[in-house]
Parts: sequence; C-alpha cells; structure tokens
Amino acid sequence: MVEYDATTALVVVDVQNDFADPDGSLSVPGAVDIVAAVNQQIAAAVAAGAPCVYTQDWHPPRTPHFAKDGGPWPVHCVRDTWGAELVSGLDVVGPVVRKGSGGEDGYSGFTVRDPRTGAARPTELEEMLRSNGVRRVVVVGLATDYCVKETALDAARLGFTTIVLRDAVRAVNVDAADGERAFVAMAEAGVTVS
Ligand code: VGL
Ligand code: ZN
Repeated sequence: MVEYDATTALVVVDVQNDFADPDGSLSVPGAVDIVAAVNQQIAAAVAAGAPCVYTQDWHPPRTPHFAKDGGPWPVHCVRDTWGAELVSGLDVVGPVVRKGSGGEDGYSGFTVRDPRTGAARPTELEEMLRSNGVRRVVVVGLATDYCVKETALDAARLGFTTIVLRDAVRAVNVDAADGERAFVAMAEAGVTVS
C-alpha cells in the first residue's frame, strides 16, 4: 500500500467510458476490474490530505489521432460524448485536466504533442501540482502502454518521485507484451512500478 501525504498527488489517468466500459470504442481488456482499486487509492489519498487529479482524453470529432483521419486509433473520447465521460462508478474528488482538445496527440497528462509537427506543449497539470507543493506522484488508470506510461515518464522527467500501481492500471496491448514492455520502460526511467 502506498503511503499518501499532502506532498503526494494521485493522478487518475483517463478512466473514461471508451476505455473502461466493455461497450467503449477502445475498450481496454480488464479495465472494469481496476475501478474498485482506483477508488481505494482515491479514498486513501483523500484520507491523507493528498490531492487527486484526473485526466480526460478529450478529442475533437476529427483529429489525425483517429484512423479515419490518418492516425492509429478508432474514434474515441470525442468531447461531450458518452465515451469521453469519466466512468460513473469513479469517485471524482478533484480537478480534471483535459488533453487533446486542440487535435493534439494527448498521451501524457503533462504535455500534448501536435501530431503533424511533433511540437510539445505543457498542459496545466505540472503547475497544478507544483502550486500545491506536490513532489511525489502516484499514477493509476488507463492505459498502461499509452497514457499511463507517458504520464509517468513525464512526471519522472519533471523531477517528481513517481510510482505506478500495477493493480490499478491496464494495457491496450495492441501487441500482447506492450503492457509489460511499458512497465520495463517506466522502471528504466526511474519510475517505481509496485
Ligand atoms: C489512450 C490511445 C489513444 C490512453 C488515449 O488513454 O492510453 N490510448 N488515446
Ligand atoms: Zn486518445
């Protein structure tokens, strides 16, 4: 069990219908099973006075992120649709950072990337954490091999002590080993995978 305190933030990544619901358009295998584990972490964080922040993939109807517009993914998490909503069973007790709303590839909660030029731009997440005195970040949610990985790598790069909880994340696994590879990549970058 992770110890939370006021300098630790829980970052809940993309626990949205399109990823977490079996009827979602980019349904992540086993994702429904993590909601209870994520809520447990939220309760522990709240009890210790640790801030909880949520990210939300928030795409326009057309973006080079989607296969129909030249990208890799089925249409998912289109802004203001059911698929983009955080799952109804998730305890939402803090601010939500939306990413990808300008058509960017929004994998990390900390930075979004223009899919054509590759140019990166920060979201409000880092400033939100720093202004609250956060030095340590616990990352949970979806998906291990994309947004969880990129968010954790960015957190470590930005100097936060970073922890990812295996029991509270799940992978898309386009290739069956992608989730495990993501854990290795995160660990190599100094993230504690526990
Ligand atoms: C994600 C693929 C495309 C994620 C977002 O939240 O991990 N994956 N967009
Ligand atoms: Zn997306």
